[in-house]
Amino acid sequence: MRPLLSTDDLSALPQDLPDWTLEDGGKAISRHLKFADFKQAFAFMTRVAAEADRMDHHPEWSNVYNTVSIRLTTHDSGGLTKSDIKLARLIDQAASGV
Ligand code: H2B
Repeated sequence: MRPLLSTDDLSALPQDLPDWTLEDGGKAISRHLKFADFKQAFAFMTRVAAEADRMDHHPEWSNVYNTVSIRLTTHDSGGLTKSDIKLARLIDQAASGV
């Protein structure tokens, strides 16, 4: 099982991933994105889905028209691990069109 992030790692998160919000007492992070339209939102989700599946690490997410709400946590470990940080960075890149 992947180890949970340390309290030091958790306290570095706001600077490290400024677009993400810690929730559930440090067990998850979330980010809400807004795109020009549904097509853009779904294209983003398609890019992230392929990478997430390659990583075998999957987001909890929902889509309403041009918005996507994402929550990341490692279910097997019961909280945040390095896999969530890796996926968050990947999502940030996909959102900025990198
Ligand atoms: N995604 C997330 N977010 N957390 C997990 O613990 C997890 C996952 N586990 N994707 C993976 C799949 C596991 O169930 C499979 C069997 O590797």
